[in-house]
Amino acid sequence: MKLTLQLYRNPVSGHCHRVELFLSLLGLPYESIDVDLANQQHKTPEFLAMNPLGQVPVLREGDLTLADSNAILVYLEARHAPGQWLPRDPVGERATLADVAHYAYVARAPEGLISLQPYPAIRAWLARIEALPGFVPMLKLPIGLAS
Ligand SMILES: N[C@@H](CCC(=O)N[C@@H](CS)C(=O)NCC(=O)O)C(=O)O
Repeated sequence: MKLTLQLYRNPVSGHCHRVELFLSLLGLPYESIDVDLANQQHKTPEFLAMNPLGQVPVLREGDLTLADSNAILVYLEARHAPGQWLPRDPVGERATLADVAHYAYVARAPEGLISLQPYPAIRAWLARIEALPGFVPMLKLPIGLAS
């Protein structure tokens, strides 16, 4: 079965993970297409036709081709879960797109040699995201503080 949503991604990209996380939180089935960044697949004419900046992620749905992870999050919210993840009131109890957008790079700070040990509130926030139904982790690399 050909899935309507297609995500061009790379497994070590936090920008891609934020889209994968949101798709999973929304329970939307999608086809995941790995883009080989090491071999410059993102600079081929075929890929540049989808995103002239030559970057992942790129989402396709029907006739729509959309680049930029945050633009994709906003599109998915408007199209598939309108009003649920972009509250007017900034003091809500439930997770928002801001949480989804920030998760990957905050969670991976130790890969950039930034320890989260001195920040219990940030670790508690990460744990709350990880407890959301549909949460999917990002690939962990044995680099930085984890090496
Ligand atoms: N503003 C873009 C940034 C995307 C981005 O920087 N993607 C990286 C991977 S994390 C990439 O494709 N880099 C390859 C390149 O720029 O040549 C977004 O939010 O999607």
